[in-house]
Amino acid sequence: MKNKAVLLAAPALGLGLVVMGASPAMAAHATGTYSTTLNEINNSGASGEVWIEVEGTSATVTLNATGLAAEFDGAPYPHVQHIHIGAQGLCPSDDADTNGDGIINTTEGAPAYGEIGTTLSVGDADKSPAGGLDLAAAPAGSTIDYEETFELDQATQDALEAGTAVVVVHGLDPATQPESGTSPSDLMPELPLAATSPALCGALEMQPAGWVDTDVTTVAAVESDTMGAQVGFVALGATVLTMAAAGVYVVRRRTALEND
Ligand SMILES: [Cu+2]
Repeated sequence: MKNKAVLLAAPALGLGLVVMGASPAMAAHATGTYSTTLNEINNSGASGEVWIEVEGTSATVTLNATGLAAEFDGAPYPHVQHIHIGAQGLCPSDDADTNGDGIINTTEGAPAYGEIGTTLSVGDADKSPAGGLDLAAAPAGSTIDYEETFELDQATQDALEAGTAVVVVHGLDPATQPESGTSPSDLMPELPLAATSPALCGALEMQPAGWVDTDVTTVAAVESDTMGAQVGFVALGATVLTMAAAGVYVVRRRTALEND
């Protein structure tokens, strides 16, 4: 297995050097790809992942999630979602429930993930913090399949670069929550607490710029099984595409066959 890892890494190493050599070093500082797995908070039962491709001041955000609360008052359940910034760049632990009501509300999570930097609203709706609670501009229903391209403000760019940007998707089904879920929300008292509290959270991390590191990640993910299978598949897909483009995939296959 060790030999295969070397075979995988070796052709990509040369390619990575070529790619890096061809890239101008003057790109905007936040430029790159950021991603994270979204993990459940408050036993939401949901899961998901996010990719953010930043080029200059433009960002393309892809967010996929499943298992979220489906309906609210007989309509598709709105899930406001944001990039939070300006704190530790972490998702809150269970200790964050400082008032002990059994729910980590949005305010209690703030010491970990900070305030809203960017609102991941749909279409042309306000992407600033001011648009953060616009339920009409939020994705709705149990599954989110979100992709938008928009201008990213400086504060969010800075947070991405500093590693302190965290994606939070809000909105819990009160029926799945403790009694406190029906008490007034800390953000919008006219709504129940569960409606605005976090359901998913993930701290964004920049992905390696060169294919060299992507390849190392692939081998590690496939061999260790300690990372999510999906992460491994995504990285593997990127690797195969890159290697095929360079014509090295065929070479590797032939080498592997000869070794078998
Ligand atoms: Cu938020």
